[in-house]
Amino acid sequence: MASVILTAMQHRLLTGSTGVEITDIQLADASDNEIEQIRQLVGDYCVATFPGQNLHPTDQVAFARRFGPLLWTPGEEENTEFPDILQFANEGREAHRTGVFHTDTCFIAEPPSFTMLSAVVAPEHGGDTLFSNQYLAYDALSPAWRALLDQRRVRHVPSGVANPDEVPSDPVWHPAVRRHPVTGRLALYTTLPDRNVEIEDMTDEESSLIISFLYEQAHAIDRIYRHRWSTGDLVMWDNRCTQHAAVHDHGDQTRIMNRVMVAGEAPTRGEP
Ligand SMILES: O=C(O)CCC(=O)C(=O)O
Repeated sequence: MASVILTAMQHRLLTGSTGVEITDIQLADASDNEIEQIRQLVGDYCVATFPGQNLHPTDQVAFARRFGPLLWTPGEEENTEFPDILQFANEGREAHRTGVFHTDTCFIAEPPSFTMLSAVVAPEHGGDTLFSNQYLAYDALSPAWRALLDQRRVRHVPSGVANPDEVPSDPVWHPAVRRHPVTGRLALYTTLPDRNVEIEDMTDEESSLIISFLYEQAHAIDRIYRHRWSTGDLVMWDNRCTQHAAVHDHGDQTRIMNRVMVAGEAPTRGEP
């Protein structure tokens, strides 16, 4: 794991492997050095939390742009006055499309690197988000499973987007295992069975069994960080090594999250 040189910014690990809390920084005024430290820390620990930021939407967008061009999920409707922000606002009584583990917008050729959620209104209790470390999901596989997956690709399709007709229809295949461009580590790059529909060179039955097995494997309890939200939190995760799911159990309470995504690269299994 690469080391980082810290300035005033502080960090502490949130579990044995996954999640880091970063404090003593104002994200709206972060230095270039701090941005690079954050990029490394999120790559190492999959998700970073920044309590008490209360970022205005324009500051959230400006912070996200420090990591690269922004990405909009094809087929999503703009629903705020800020065109780069997708707002999730819901009560927690009904099933919601973010309520299952997934990696964001994997059904395009160059899926997002980072996603950032700003808690505009957090519930008093409930409405947590779970993050699952996909380096560990890969590391836990036996050499035989790794050999099976290492050179294979998985076909990704959209599900749960507002306007599926707006998603490009070209088939999208990504390696089942991808190398993280910052950390050089290998991570499992699969998602929910609705979006992973085929494994290269395998029958439908074989693909379905393996995809289900990998989905279970991806969320063992030793690789999870569970974030309990406070209003004003900014949480940033790296989709190249993480899956996440929201727990919509907050009943009648309001929960409003502003989301911004940063463009990523085509996943590869390349050498470090
Ligand atoms: O609302 C949340 O906690 C998670 C949102 C989510 O799943 C997403 O942005 O893809």
